[in-house]
Amino acid sequence: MKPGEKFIDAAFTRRMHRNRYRSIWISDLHLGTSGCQAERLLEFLQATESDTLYLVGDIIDGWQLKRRWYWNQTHNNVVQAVLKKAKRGTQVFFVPGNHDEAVRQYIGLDLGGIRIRDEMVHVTAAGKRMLVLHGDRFDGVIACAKWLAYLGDNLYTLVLKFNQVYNAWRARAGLPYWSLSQYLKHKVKNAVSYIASFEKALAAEARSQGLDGVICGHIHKAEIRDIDGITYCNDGDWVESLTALVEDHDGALRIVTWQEVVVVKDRLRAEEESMAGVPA
Ligand SMILES: [Mn+2]
Repeated sequence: MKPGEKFIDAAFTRRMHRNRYRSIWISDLHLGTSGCQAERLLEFLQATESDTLYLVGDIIDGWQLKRRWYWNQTHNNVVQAVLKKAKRGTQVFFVPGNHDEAVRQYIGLDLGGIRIRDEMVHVTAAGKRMLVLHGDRFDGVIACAKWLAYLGDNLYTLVLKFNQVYNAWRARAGLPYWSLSQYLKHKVKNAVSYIASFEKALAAEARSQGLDGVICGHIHKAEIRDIDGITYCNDGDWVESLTALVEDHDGALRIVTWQEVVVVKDRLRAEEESMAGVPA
């Protein structure tokens, strides 16, 4: 036995255990758009294992594909990676969202080992019953102002400047003062309250179905929190946040990021190699 071999095994075991889960939920991949971070998604899929994988809607972006075809080898590889998981024994469920609503006509079918289902109930290892759905059904008016929630301070300053110039022009034209910043602030407040009301609506739905919690996507905001005794979980997305929701073997739910799964794995591999005397 070479010196350090035991440690190599330890590191290997640690790595394998770190990324093995009972369940994984991902959504809002938006494959078929340039926004999809397919490389990172592929790395995540290859670095993780689970008994069950849920694809919680907006997997393939049919809306975008109708307008402009964006599909490359990495997008293919992502699809292949999911099919491979299904082939190797992972139960894969696909709960369609609004961007892939065309798939809703196939609900109930199993295609290539992928089970296409409507809203479903997942029971955790701890016995908690969770509603699994995309979440678009709870869209009220929304969306139009979502990007405004990301308005930063710098942009705000710019807006105030623009506001001054614009109102100077309005004054010369004999028009009344109109506050752009007030208008935008109002929109931002709406965006923030949209997220809050989305979360509340989903928690209320879980409660009305007599369940313990809800797992959804759609608003691209990863979150786990208690809402009046209901566990609200959102798995985020693979356009901006690069997150998944995972269930450990004891039933604990948490959000993991691409960084912690893939970057940690790469670091451990480098450790292994340096311990084995192989230049990293
Ligand atoms: Mn959606």
